[in-house]
Amino acid sequence: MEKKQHYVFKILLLGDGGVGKTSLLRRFIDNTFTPDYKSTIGVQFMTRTVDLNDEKSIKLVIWDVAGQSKFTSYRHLYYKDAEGIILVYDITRPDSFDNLEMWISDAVKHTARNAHIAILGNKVDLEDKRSISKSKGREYSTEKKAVLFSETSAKTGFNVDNAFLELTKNILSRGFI
Ligand code: G3D
Ligand code: MG
Repeated sequence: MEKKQHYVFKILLLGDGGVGKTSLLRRFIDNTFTPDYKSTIGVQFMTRTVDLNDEKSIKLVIWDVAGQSKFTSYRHLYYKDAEGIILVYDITRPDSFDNLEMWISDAVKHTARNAHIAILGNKVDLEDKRSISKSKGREYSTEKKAVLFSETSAKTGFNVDNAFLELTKNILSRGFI
C-alpha cells in the first residue's frame, strides 16, 4: 500500500538585485554556480522534490521574482499563496540589509499571515568584505520572528541545502492553514 504523503509548498525568494537569489536557487536545484548564466535564465520558478523521510515527499516550487522591479505592484501577483518567504541580503552590502525592512513589510502585506519567513545573509565566502555581522543578522531575524536565520554562500554551496530544507521542515511541522 502506498502510504506516502505528497505536499507542494510555494516559496518566494525576495531581496535586492544582486544579493544572489538566482544563484542560491540554482545551487539548491542543480548544485551549480555559474557566474555568467544571466542571459540563459528564462524561467520564473524552479522546482525540487525532497523526500524528508519514507512517508513525506515535498515538492518545492520556488519563485525567483527576477526582473520584477520593486516598484511595480505586478510582482504581488506572485506573492499570493506562498507558504515560505526567503529574504536574502548580501553580507558585504549594508543597503541590501537595510532594505530587508521594505521586503518584509511588502511580503507580509501580500501573503497569507502565517507564511514562514527565513532570512539569509549570502556571500559568506567574501568574509574579508563583510559589513554586516552575523549577530546583527541574527538579532534582526529574531525581531522579525523569522523561523530561520542562516549565512550562506551560493558560490561554495555553504548552508544552501540546509537553509531550504530547514525552512521546509518548519513549514511542515508548524502546519499551514
Ligand atoms: P540576484 O538574483 O539576487 O539578482 P544573482 O543575484 O544570483 O544574479 O547574483 C548576483 C551576483 O552575485 C553574481 O555575480 C553572482 O555570481 C554573485 N554571487 C551570488 N551569490 C554569491 C556568493 O555566495 N558569493 C559570491 N562571491 N558571489 C555570489 P556577477 O558578477 O555575475 O554580477
Ligand atoms: Mg536574479
